Amino acid sequence: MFTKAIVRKPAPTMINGLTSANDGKPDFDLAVQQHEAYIQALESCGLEVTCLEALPEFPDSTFIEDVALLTNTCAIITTPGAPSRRGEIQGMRGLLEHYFENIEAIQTPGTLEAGDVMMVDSHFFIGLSARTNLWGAHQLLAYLQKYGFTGSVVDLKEVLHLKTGVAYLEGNNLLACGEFLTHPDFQSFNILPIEPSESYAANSIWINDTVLVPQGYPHALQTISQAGYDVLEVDVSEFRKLDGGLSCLSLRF
Ligand code: CIR
Repeated sequence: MFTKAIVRKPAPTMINGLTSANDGKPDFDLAVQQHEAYIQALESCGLEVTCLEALPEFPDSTFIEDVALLTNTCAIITTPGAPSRRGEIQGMRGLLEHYFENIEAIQTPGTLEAGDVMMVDSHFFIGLSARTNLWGAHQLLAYLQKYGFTGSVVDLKEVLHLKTGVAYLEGNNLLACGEFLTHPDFQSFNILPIEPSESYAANSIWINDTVLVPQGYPHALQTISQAGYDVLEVDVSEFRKLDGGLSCLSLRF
């Protein structure tokens, strides 16, 4: 169960955020509306949402998932791998001290973005990506061990972040597409496949038995719904233009 979430408002500078999608620049006003609807969706799942002010000097700072990993016993502040995102961690320690007694941090040369970390009960899968390096992953593994968790490292080939292509929906159900459909590390899960044309919907999020699914992916919606979940569609088209999905927009704990 999650009870809280932290989000950060998008800044007008988001139109200059990092992207590999060839989808044009986001419409900032529409992004603001979508962000507000996203917050309402989190609240409708029972979460108390803290909304941080925008950080205009960091165009990608609305993708707050990447700057911290939150567990039930500790918080780990990351060092984002993208140099333009390093400063997004400002203020996080002070904020997280309200909620966590134990706060750790990934130190350079280690880099890690928490979009590369997927929690499955007390085990954490850590994707090695262009943003998360082996030093960062090993530091995280040590912190996880310190707090009684386990972890393992997953090599990524095609995706930006691990959770771009895979999402744990509890109950041993794993939403997966592309390279993860046959990945040996995930074969013990009940895989709910997402077809290539709907790969963006592999970044859906489980919140207290409701699954938030990006709007516009009917097959994914049907697959998740048929697996027995309540589903809630949320339109995040403007964040998609920056390679950001539903999970990237919040820290849930
Ligand atoms: C970036 O490239 O860093 C942002 N434009 C998107 C970050 C998405 N975050 C995530 O998948 N956890």
